[in-house]
Amino acid sequence: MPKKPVDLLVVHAGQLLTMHGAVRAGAEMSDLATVPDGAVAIRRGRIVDVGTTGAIRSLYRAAETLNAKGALVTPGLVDPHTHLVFMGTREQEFEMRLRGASYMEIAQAGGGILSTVERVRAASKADLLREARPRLRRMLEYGTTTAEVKSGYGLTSADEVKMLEVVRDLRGPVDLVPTFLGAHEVPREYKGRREEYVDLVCREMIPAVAKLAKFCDVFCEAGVFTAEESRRILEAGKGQGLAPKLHAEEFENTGGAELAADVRAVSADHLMAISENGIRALKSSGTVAVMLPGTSFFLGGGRYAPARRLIEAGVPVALGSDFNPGSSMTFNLPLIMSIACTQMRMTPAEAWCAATVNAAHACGMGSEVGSIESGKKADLVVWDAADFRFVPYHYGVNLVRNVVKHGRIVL
Ligand code: IZC
Ligand code: ZN
Repeated sequence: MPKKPVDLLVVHAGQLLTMHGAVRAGAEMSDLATVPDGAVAIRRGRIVDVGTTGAIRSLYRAAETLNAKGALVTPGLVDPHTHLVFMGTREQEFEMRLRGASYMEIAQAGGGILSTVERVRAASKADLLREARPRLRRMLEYGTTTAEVKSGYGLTSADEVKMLEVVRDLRGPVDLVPTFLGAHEVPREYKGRREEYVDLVCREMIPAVAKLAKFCDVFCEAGVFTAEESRRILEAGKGQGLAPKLHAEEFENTGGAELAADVRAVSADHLMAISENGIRALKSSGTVAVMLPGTSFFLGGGRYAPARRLIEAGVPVALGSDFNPGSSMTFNLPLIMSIACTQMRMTPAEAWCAATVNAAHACGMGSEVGSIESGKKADLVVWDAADFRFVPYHYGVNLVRNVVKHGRIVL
């Protein structure tokens, strides 16, 4: 039989973690569906076949071949929670926090979310694009090929639209999934008029951004938005075709996990203060629990989400960076995997599942990316490692050797 032509063959992966496409919970999270001496055939940006190098070479001839020489090959990493678009940084706040300053003291000294809001409002789209573009390139260098990105530093209709247009126009080496987060904080001009701000989000902002976003998210937290306000906003979003996501139970338990389950949110994120009832609710709704342990690490204090409890209860767990200038100034997902292992006792296999296939499902991309399967986008990473455990083990060191994005070797 003549060999079929393809554009690219990736061959001799010592361990090829194919994962598999469905969202995973419990013991399934440890099944990496590894192929030894694996190979991937790629045509027009898509994966057409996966198998052993011998089998794939006998079926296909390629214009180009990438020899992994025995290295680990995985799906491109998916970051399901970032605030990638912002203006200015907050290292002064970082130092104040290390010296013991409280959230209120930081806000009064001109820090916090609202300080980034001021700078984003003053910025043009071109300014925001210029700041964000190099971050995308660096994310790719750390192995991330898809990322969710939230608005939420505009807090007026025009500025939220501006942020989401920036996400749309970034069109860089990383695929982006846009989320509207108009309810990230109550802006200064609405201080003491929270209900009016919630009205504005529901009646004006959501219709204005509906075509630019895939998800609607709310910072449901004590002192920010209540569960009832969050419900109103998420329902209004649903009415305009935006699927719900939620920042839930980060610092205090306010019933965010139960709300996320109730509105059938795609994901509930943070969950450091989740209750047993909240865990049961997420399990029954199939909502993905997105763990952001980099935030716990960076804020200090040693408080992490109960990842083991969630996994044992059968809730699908994903990992994200929460990249933002306040509480998590990194998009290094392999480092997040190390923190997940050492601080939350996730196993390396669970961490890989959480940062690939489950992360893809947490941002509505599960049918497109997150695993190495026929039909999916050809997004792959070749690592300077022979074993999947080596990546979270050799922590803080960038082991990415090559990145294949949409079938092209981009790194
Ligand atoms: O800019 O501080 N927690 N939102 C919720 C953030 C942190 C982002 C920020
Ligand atoms: Zn966040």
